[in-house]
Amino acid sequence: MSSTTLYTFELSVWSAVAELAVLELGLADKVEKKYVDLVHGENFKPEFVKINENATLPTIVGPDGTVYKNTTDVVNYLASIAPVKVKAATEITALTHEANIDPNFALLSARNAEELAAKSSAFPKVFVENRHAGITKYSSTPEAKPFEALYTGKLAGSSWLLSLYTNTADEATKAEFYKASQATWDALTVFYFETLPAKLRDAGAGPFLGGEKPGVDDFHVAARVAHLASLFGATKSEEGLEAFRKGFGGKDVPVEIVKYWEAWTPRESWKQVYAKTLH
Ligand SMILES: N[C@@H](CCC(=O)N[C@@H](CS)C(=O)NCC(=O)O)C(=O)O
Repeated sequence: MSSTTLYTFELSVWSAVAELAVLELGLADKVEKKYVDLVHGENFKPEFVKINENATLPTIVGPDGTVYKNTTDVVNYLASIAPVKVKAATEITALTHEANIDPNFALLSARNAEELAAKSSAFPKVFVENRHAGITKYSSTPEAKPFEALYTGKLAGSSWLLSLYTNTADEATKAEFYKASQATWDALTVFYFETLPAKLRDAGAGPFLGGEKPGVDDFHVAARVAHLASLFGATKSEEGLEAFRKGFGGKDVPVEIVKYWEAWTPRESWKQVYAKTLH
C-alpha cells in the first residue's frame, strides 16, 4: 500500500493541527510529510495547485489518491484511519475556522498606523512581499493557465496587502483595513474570553474537550491557542500565558484557558510540533 502524504509547513497554524493529530493518533510512521514553503509562496506552484486548487495547507493525498483539501477534512481523515480512537469533532471545530477570527488575517492585521508601521518592519512584511513575489512568478507560467481564476484572485489580495505594507495604499484603503483588523480582534477576544472557556466548562472534567486525552476538536483548538500566543510575541510554551495576559491589555486569562494550556504544553506531540517556536 502506498503511503499517505501530508503537505505541511513548519510555520503554518493550520498545518500544526494536522501535525498534532498525526502524533496524537499514532500515525507518525504511516504519514510521509512534504514541506511547502508558504513564506515564499511555493503553495502557488502549479504542481501544488494541481493537487489542491485552494493552494492551502494542510493537504493530504491518501493511498488511493483521494485528496483532503482543508484542515477539517484532513484531520477527520486521519482520525478515521488511526489505530487510536478519539472523540470526534463537534461544533467547536467549525467555530475555530470561522472567517471572522481568521488567524492568518490576524497575523497581518493592523488596527492603526502605529501597528501597521511596526509590522511593516517585521516578519509580516517579509511574508507579504515574498508571498506576492511567489504568486506573481508562478501565475505567469504556462502551467498556471488552467488556474487563472485562482491566481487573479490571489494577486488582487496580495497586491492590496502589499500596498498597505509598503505605505502606498490610499487613506480610504487604510481605514478599511484598520476597521477589518479591529473587527477581527474584537471577535478573537470574544472567542478566547467567552466561547472557548464556555466550551471547556461544558466538556466537564477534561482537561481536554475530548476528555482525558485530546480529541479532534482539541487538535484545532490547540493550534489556535499556540498561534495566538505567538501573535502576542511568545516563542516558547512557558511564555504563552503571560503573552496572553499582556496581549489582551493585562486582563486575567480565563482559568479554563490556563488549565488547557497547562494540559497541552507537557505533551510530547506539542513539544515536537512547537520544538523550534510557537507559530
Ligand atoms: N480553511 C482552510 C484554510 C487553510 C489555510 O489558509 N492555510 C494557510 C496556512 S495556515 C495557507 O495555506 N495559506 C496559503 C496562502 O494563502 O499563503 C483550511 O482549514 O484548510
